Amino acid sequence: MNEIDKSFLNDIIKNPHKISEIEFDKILQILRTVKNILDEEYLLLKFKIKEEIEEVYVIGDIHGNLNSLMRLIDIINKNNPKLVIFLGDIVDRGPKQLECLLIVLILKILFPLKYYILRGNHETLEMNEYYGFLRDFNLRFKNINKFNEILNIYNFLPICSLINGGILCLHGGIPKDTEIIKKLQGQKCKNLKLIFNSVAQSIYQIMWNDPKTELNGFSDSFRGPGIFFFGYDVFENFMEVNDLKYLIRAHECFPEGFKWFFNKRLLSIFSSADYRGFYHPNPASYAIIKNNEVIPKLI
Ligand SMILES: [Mn+2]
Repeated sequence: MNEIDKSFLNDIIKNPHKISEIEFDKILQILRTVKNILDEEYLLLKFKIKEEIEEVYVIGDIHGNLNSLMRLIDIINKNNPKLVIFLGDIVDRGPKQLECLLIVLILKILFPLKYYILRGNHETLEMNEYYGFLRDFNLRFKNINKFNEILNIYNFLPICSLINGGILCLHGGIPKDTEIIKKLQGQKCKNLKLIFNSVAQSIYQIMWNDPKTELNGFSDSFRGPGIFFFGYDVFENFMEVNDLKYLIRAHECFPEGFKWFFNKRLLSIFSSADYRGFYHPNPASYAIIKNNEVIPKLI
């Protein structure tokens, strides 16, 4: 495949409404270029950033909210952090799902060492079937096989990211298996199938679990089988075993925009404003990592 035209990509970022007109061939070229980059990434991304100088921006669920995404990109362009990590759930529910997905993927192509995308529970066929992205996609492209190219991206996304050894970023929550970080360590995304049986349940829990105050241990979640709430005690244990200071996750929308749990060691962010509509407003939030501390922000 030919080298992708960067000026075309820059034009799309500046004019995301043009995505409604681009041909599938162009989309395919974007997807395959991203796939080549993801092939070399790790399921557990590890970064070292310089204290006091460099910042990481962590972005939560977008869910097709192009307005929120473009505002975040403005903030990122203005402040120029070293790294930007999306915690997944780019598609489903909102009005501009393909636009949001392609913009995030284009940023990955243009700045592959700055933008990273983790897998959320909506980066799956099952959720896209139920919550709208597959239907929207089929209405436009009229060929269900083309969706396999999207799934091919989901299946190669990293699962979690570790900053300076002490701040873990993921979509949902900690899994029951405290050894999962060690198991994912050094494993390339393209090799997930080789270790799949030993990590599948934990990866599922990382994408789906939720924290719950005043809970001990794990309890079954209303979200479905194999998904759990986790309490402070098991959270502390997971953090201690893995020598972690903070956990940043997304996956839940709060009216106040973000929420601290567990003595301010777990920050929950969500980056789609007014997610449940006009009558249940919420500001979009994101997190800044600087000096090995975590700072929540509203936009
Ligand atoms: Mn989610």
